[in-house]
Amino acid sequence: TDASNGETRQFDFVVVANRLPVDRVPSEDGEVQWRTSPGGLVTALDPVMAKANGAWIGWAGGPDLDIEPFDNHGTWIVPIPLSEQEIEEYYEGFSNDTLWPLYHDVIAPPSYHREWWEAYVKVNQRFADAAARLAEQGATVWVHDYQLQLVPGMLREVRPDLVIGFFNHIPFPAYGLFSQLPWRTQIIEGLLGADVLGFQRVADAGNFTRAVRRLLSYETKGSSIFRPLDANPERRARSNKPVGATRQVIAKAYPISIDSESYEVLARRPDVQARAKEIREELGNPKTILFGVDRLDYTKGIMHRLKAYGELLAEGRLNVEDVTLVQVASPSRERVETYKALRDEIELTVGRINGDFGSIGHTAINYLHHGYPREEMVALYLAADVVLVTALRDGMNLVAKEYVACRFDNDGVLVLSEFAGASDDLKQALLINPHDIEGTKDAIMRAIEMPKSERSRRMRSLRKRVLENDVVKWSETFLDALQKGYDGKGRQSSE
Ligand code: GDG
Repeated sequence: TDASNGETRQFDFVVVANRLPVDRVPSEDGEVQWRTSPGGLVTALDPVMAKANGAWIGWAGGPDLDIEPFDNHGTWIVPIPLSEQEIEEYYEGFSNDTLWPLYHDVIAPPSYHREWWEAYVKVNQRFADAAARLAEQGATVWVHDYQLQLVPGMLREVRPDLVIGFFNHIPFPAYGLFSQLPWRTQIIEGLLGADVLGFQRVADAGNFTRAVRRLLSYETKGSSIFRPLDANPERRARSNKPVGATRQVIAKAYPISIDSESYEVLARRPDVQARAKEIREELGNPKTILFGVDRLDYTKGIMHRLKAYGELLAEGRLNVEDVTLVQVASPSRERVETYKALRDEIELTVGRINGDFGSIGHTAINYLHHGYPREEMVALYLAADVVLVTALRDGMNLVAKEYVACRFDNDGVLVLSEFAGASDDLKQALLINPHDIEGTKDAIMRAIEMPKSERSRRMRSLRKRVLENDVVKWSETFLDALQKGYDGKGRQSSE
């Protein structure tokens, strides 16, 4: 066997995600280095990967990259190539311009194109083939997110021996919206290839289960779905499986979290605290710093936030002498038309608010369209008196949890949209409906004026939630559920 080129290597734990856990950094001399990506998923799976004989299948992030698998600190990295056209149709198209808006309550109109769907099927098959090749007998495969919803079904088809988990990082929409999708049945069938389907919220799991009942009439009970062992009626007739035999699929909420401790550790570092002070000074030591940080995405409700803030300034309830808003909008999906339009709209609005209400030395909004290192983000969290999370729809929203994890001083106020999954757990935040501009304005004022004792009481309680339920616990809980009730041939079947 030749292990060096990876042809024959097999693994007992395989992660399948759109992106790899490492980023490609080409240096000047043409050498390519790989750097661990800072994302939450990587941290979450780090302990699992360290213990397991694990592989990670994903895209390296550029067009036509044909890269041999390689070892990265004990994880076998398997890059999946995508052509320029596949990036356009599978990734920017079907994933980010069909599924993303549809799954976020059609805040932006989803586009339905048959070529995009075909590319989605083809690329999902490529990921599934790689997983089928890499997984050893009885291995556990964990598939992630909306870009790869067909992989569980494709994998189950050729490898019924595998334990297959799927986690959806974004919401799962109500049936009234989901039913728009021309390929709704294929998506549901694809997902049902898994043994356990994880969602962010109880409501998401419920929406999925209802879609199964409506589209396929499979029996469901609580979080269990009973899928016929062979859903293909012709093949079922030919097989020797008992009539009516089913495989049990669990669809349940497993709310994701962050590596809470690592945020607190950063926040306690003297250089990060010094930087937080410096940020406040550079902003002119205002009484109140409001802070928002999001990928520049229409789901995050940045326009609603700006509207509320702008009105507070216009009405004189806030004054630029006392308050400033720092808004980091990190660049995202910049080739998708809706994102370009949103950026223009946001930047026009920021310009207007600054022009109308700013004065020399006092800027209403410090708008930053860049990504920042983690240390700088934590310093900003420490400098912020109020963090504004105004998402119109968000699977979880990790920013809310990161802010709380950083505030070991038990200070600061979180204003949190009830449309973010995080609001299920973070009840001591000031919960808002971001569509209700007056309500949002009142919540911002209440946050700014909140007495220290109340701030501290709320933050303590929030911190307890975030520190107890961290991302390692999340992955352990999901993987435990995946192993439980598994009899080696599949989940317990019923008659
Ligand atoms: C999806 C779901 C779900 C942002 N700008 C910078 C930066 N960030 C970091 C934040 C946070 C992450 O990016 C964003 O996570 P969110 O959860 O807020 O949102 P999505 O990117 O939409 O994530 C979401 C998540 O998946 C996990 O399941 O919670 O609902 O939509 O960690 O801090 N980080 C740095 N510089 C930046 O400029 N370093």
